[in-house]
Amino acid sequence: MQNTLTRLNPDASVDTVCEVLERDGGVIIENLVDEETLKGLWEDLNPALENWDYGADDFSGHRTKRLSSLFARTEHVATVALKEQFLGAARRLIERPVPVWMGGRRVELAPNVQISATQVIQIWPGEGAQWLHRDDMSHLRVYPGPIGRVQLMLAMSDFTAENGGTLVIPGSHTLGDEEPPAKDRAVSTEMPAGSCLIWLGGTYHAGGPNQSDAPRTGLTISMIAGNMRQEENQYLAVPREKVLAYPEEVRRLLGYDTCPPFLGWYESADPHLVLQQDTEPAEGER
Ligand SMILES: O=C(O)CCC(=O)C(=O)O
Ligand SMILES: [Fe+2]
Repeated sequence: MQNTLTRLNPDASVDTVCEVLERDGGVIIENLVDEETLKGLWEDLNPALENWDYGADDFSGHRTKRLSSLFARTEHVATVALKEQFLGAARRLIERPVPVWMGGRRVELAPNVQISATQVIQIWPGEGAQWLHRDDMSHLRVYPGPIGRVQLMLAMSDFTAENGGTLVIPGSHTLGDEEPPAKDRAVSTEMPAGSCLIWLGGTYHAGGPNQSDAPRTGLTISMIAGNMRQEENQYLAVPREKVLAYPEEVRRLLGYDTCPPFLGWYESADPHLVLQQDTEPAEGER
């Protein structure tokens, strides 16, 4: 089994990203996000982060701050979410057709992709290691199984082994459910600010322990299949006027979309079209 994380350049193709993800379950893309976006993220998010409380349980981290609703707080998060190496890879790996019978016809249906959760995770000095987990546990996925989630962690500050760079077990996305994650196989994600870790929902990972004297700040966005429930309630997290300020692709990713064949409609219509209407239709109008 692979015991390091492969590092790619920011111009890596979606093919290459997918190839590495399918093999290792995780990949680092160096300098994927430009300085202007990074600066914008800090400007928009840091004031709230400074006044934020630490987590209240072991998983969230008693010395870790978690700030969510990122699409309401900063438009720069969309720049990160739309990175081809992330969104393109998520689409390629998740939107895989599943055969079903429609009467006597054998039809292939593929889910679309949507945003699940957004969060800044700031690990402060003295925080211990989180327990190794699959983020897919939220959806009670069983392993081995198909890919339903692709996630990104942007280093907003440098990630090192000392300051809590995400621990990842390369290759662990293929482990069966009977096998526990082995701590001694976990490697630290070390990458400069602006770089990203991309990993699969089935890959065992954890926030690392911060033994340095400064906080480690990461921004995570998860993409899941459209037939799974979004972890973060985006309909409440992002006010309608903010949703409308984003391009159609982002609105649909936030959940104003349907997933084939019959998920997410509103009054039998595409929710994205309804979102654009000024008023709600009156009873019996449509
Ligand atoms: O902060 C990190 O590096 C990872 C945290 C994580 O995996 C989680 O909270 O689910
Ligand atoms: Fe996680």
